[in-house]
This record gives sequence, structure tokens and C-alpha cells, in this order.
Amino acid sequence: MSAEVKDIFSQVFGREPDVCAFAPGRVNLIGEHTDYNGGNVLPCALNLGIKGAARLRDDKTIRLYSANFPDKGIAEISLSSLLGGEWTDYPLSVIRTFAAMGYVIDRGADLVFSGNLPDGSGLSSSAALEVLTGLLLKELYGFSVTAQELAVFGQFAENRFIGVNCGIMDQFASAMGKSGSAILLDSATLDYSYAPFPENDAALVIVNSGVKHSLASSAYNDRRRECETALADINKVKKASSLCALSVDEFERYKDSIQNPVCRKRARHAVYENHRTKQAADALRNGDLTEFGRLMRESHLSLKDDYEVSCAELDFLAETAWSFDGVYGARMTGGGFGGCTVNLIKKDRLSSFVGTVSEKYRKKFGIDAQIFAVEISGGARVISD
Ligand code: GAF
Repeated sequence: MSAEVKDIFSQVFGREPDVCAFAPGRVNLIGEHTDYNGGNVLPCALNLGIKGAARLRDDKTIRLYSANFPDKGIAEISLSSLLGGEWTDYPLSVIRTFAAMGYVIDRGADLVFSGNLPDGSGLSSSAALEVLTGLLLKELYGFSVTAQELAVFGQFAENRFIGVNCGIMDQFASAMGKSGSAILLDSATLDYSYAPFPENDAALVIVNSGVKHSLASSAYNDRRRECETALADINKVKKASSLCALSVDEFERYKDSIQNPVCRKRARHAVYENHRTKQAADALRNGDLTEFGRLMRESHLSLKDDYEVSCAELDFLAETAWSFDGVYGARMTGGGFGGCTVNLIKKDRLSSFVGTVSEKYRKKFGIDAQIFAVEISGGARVISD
């Protein structure tokens, strides 16, 4: 975000915006593929994300511009259609969601976006764009909407209009993040609490593998289906509202009712990962980073072996981190099949870690990994520029 979004808006639309806002991307510390299984997640909002600026119009036209896709120019869409294409589907889906929820949008608007999340890195640029659009609409039209509702609307937009069957984690982290803290969210109830991150003791480091395998979205939906099949089988012998409503002991008792061994593995990941996530939140609150790191490693191995959403690049990055003196823990983060690893590192080992991992990764895959320490930011908010 080199130029401020307010200036970009003025350059593009020749007028000052009425409102500017920011919505962060997220990194998930632990609790992967649990949010659509009724389980817990532990993400953090990042200091990286998307800024937006908006102004009401007197007609019924929506105009959208992204500084990240300048070649696409300004998209102009009528309020009566709200159909776009490519990146514009995200903000338009959120407008459609507000309409579906009964909010009256009868005047057009100009909106500009500018983000600094690395492309295709799995740090939730889509969720940030959805939450940001929701916040801009709230401010522009004076809607009474809570931050939590912005998350729910973002997920609704993605599920209903974009067609991605994601859980609530990414939108919730973007809307509800708290500076310096991870969020422990129970996706079944939306109960949440914050767990302070020990910023004095550890650096939170993201390594972007630079790969995104094409399997990612189809495999995501496959995993959801496999978990649903596992739950249906379990329910023949034990009533459970979701896989993560089962304790580890209950799962072990009833797991043989899951007919398909692949579905059984998927369910095992969900149940154990949910358990690990609660343990990890306790470890974080107790300042036990060694235990936290152990759980991160178990999480990665479970995602690799039981859930099968890792890939050679992520495994290599995680294994390289595990063998590095000064790393508490490391794991793939997000949906998988590429994207990033998240690493918890002793602060004084950061520069040596960057050098070692870059060199080894380049040697093995011929790719320059992007490695950056991040700060944990607050959730979506109105900004001055
Ligand atoms: C993606 C989804 F959008 C989230 O809801 C979550 O399921 C995650 O993959 C896996 O934990 O980011």
C-alpha cells in the first residue's frame, strides 16, 4: 500500500471518499479444517490486509477499482444486477448479502481497494475483502451491523454467491482480531476469547512457499464431504451435532462405525485437531511455547497424514523449521496444497532462520520463499486515509 487509499480514490474518481477502512488478513496458529466441523480455531489478524475507500453516489451504479489489478480498470455495475466477474465478485457478493439480509441499498457507490497481502498466499485476502466491503457499506449507508455480523455476512457471501463452502474462521479473524492476541473461536457457538501472544519472547514468522497447487478448492470441498460422511456414520451409533462435538475418547470408542477408512482418517484429524487447539490456547495463556510448538508439529503431521492437505513444499518448510535451533514450532497454515507455513521462533534467531530457510528452500525447489515476521493487528476498522 504505497499510496494511501484515500489518494488512490481521489485519483481514480476525482473526488474525496466519504470513508476509508482497513480489514486484515489472518494467519491461523492452530485449528485447521475444524471450523466447518464445529470445532475450535486459533487465528490472529495480521498487520497486512486491504484498505478501502468509498463514497455514495446519487444514481444506482456501483463502481469498483482495485489498485492491485490496475489493468482491469474501473468496473461499472448496476445495483439491479450486481453481477461482476473475477475480483469484483467479492465486493458484489457482499452487497448482495446485505440485500438478502434485508438492508436497503438504493443508492450507488464508488469503492476503491488496495491490499498488501502476498498474492495466492492463503492469508485470507478474500475474507479481508468481504469484511472490508461490509464495513464500508455499514459506514456509507449507516447500517447497524456488529463486527461479528460482518464476519457472518462475509462467510454467507462466500458460501452463497462465490460458491466456496468455507467455514467462518477467516472472516471472523478479519472482523474480530485484537492487537497482540490470538482468537480462540468455537465455530459451533461463535463463543470466543483472546489469548495474548508473547511478543517479547517469540516472533511470529510466515514463510510463503510461493506455490498454490490447483487441487486446492476441489480438495477443500472433498474434505468437507468426507467429514459429513464420517459424521453420518457416527450418528448411527452416537448422536453428535458435529465431528468436533466428540471428545477424543468418544471418537476412539465409535470410530469403527465410520465405514470408509479415508473418511475415518479425516474425522480423526478433525477430532484430535480440535483437542490440540484447546490445549494450545491453554499453553499460550500459560506462556508454554515449547508445548505450543509441539502441538503445532502434531497438527502439521495430522494435516499431512490424516487430512492429506499438505504438499512437498510445505512439508519441507515445516521439517526445515523443526530442525532449526530456536524454533518452538512450525506448521502449514490455512487450507493447504501450498500457501504458507507459520513459525514460532525465538526472537534472536530470526535473521539466522531467514537465511537458513531461504537457502535450503531455494536449493531444493528453486523457489525464493518470502519470509516475514508479522505483527498481530486489530480487526477491521475505519481509518483516516
Ligand atoms: C480456508 C477456509 F476459508 C477456512 O474456513 C478454514 O476451513 C481453512 O481453510 C482451513 O482451516 O482458509
